[in-house]
Amino acid sequence: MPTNVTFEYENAEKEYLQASTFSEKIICLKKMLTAVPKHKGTENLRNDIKRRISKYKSLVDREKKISKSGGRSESIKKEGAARIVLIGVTNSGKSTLLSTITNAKPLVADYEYTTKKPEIGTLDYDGIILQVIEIPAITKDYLDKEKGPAYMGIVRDSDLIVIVSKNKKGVDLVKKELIDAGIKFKGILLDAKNANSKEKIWKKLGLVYVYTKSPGKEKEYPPIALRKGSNVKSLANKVHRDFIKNFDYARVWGKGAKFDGQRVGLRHILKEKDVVELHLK
Ligand SMILES: Nc1nc2c(ncn2[C@@H]2O[C@H](COP(=O)(O)OP(=O)(O)OP(=O)(O)O)[C@@H](O)[C@H]2O)c(=O)[nH]1
Ligand SMILES: [Mg+2]
Repeated sequence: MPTNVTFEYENAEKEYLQASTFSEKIICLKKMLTAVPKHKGTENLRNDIKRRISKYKSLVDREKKISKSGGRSESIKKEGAARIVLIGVTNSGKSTLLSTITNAKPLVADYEYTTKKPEIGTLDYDGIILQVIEIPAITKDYLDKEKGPAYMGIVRDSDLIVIVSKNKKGVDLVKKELIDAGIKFKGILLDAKNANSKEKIWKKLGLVYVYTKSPGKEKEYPPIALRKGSNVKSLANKVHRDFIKNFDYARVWGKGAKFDGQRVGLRHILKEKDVVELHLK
């Protein structure tokens, strides 16, 4: 890219990188194209943008065809508190990791492209259920492959992207393919032999879990997952719609309490592993 691109171009490119649909990408690319002055020195850049526009146009056409033919065959129902997707180049250890952190038993083999369709597993994190999906290996120009757009759709719909890799080369290839698909990578890198994979995933999800209890009873299983920074109100909402209406006060034990059994209101912020007793009027 030329170093003297305009502010207008930079903005359009920023939008392009963040655009989440192919149609939005086309609009941004067209803006980028108009922002590039026409002369010999920008010819390569302009051609590259044009190439990308026609690529996204064919992807839009394909999406239309898929939706006409009865919707996405690859769509997978979301389960649990979050969806994590494992991606990487072939033989990077995705299936190995999937089988160590979930109940799934995908085929693990030392030949390339062992995994031919999405493999789905359930990760139990202290009682919180998370959905983990391995998609078939990322290759160069993934979106041009028959199932590429559908698999990238699964990635886009996930709450966390984990790039599984043995080396930097694999990571770079995957990151480039994500950019092409308009997906911002804010996930984590793991290798299959990582001992603390579950913890790393949980930490990055930005969730906490808390226990509820009834007065005079033990805390209840399973715990409930909440976004980090959630208050008693979000918890009450998750437990039962009517709880807010009839809420009187809560008692909290754990890191989010100044002392055991602290009496708090709806706006009190909860911390990981807090035990919360909801009192109704
Ligand atoms: N040295 C080493 N080998 C690994 C590691 N993880 C997996 N392997 C081996 O690499 C091979 C491929 O592992 P898989 O888990 O099937 O890899 P994958 O990413 O699912 O590969 P595909 O589904 O074929 O794209 C197997 O022979 C594994 O035993 C690792 O961290 N280090
Ligand atoms: Mg595999």
